[in-house]
Amino acid sequence: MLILSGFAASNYYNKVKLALLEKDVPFEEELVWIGEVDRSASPLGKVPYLRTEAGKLCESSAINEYIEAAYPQVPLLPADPFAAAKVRELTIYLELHLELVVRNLYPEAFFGGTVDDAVKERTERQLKKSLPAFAQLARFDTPFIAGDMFTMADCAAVTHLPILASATKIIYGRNLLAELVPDALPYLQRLAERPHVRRVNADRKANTEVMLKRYA
Ligand SMILES: N[C@@H](CCC(=O)N[C@@H](CS)C(=O)NCC(=O)O)C(=O)O
Repeated sequence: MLILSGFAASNYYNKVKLALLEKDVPFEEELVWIGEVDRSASPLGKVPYLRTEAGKLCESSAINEYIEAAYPQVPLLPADPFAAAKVRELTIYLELHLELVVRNLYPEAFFGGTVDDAVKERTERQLKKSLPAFAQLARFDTPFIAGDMFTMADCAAVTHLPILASATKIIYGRNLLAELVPDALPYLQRLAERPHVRRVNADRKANTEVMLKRYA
């Protein structure tokens, strides 16, 4: 049995959990907070990580690629190589150019810390470039972000984009996602109706309350 380690408030954890649920792969969840991470599985102390019969694996995209290859019955990548590459392209954009950028705001937006004004300004400048670039690549004229099938890119989009929207609302008083990628909102609303997305979001809310009390 696969064991997914981490905590449900984490967007990266949820990206993998959603892939497992959508693919109908049996797994167990192990609650591991930052600071409790098994460094033999995740040397940088990050979550998520996955225990498999073959060994331990960290990095959410590598985990989702493993799950996809090992459990191909319900695919989260198109069979066509170019279409599959477009899914990976979107996932990389979401993580490298959006999530990793907006993450600079999290200490003040969510954890009671402060972020320097210079960091806020740099982050806003980067997001104002990255969000329109992402909008250019994303498909909002199709049911899912990369076309007609639910893919790994949707797993990343539904877990990362709402946090970006919240963080920018809190820090700048403006929802930069709504302003610069308005088509993302109906997409996210639609995806939030999927039963597995509902479950991931419900677990996230419950775990976030526990986390905030824990670190208060
Ligand atoms: N690139 C990693 C990022 C994972 C990540 O940053 N996870 C956060 C929780 S959302 C974490 O573990 N942060 C603790 C830290 O960086 O020390 C992945 O895709 O799995």
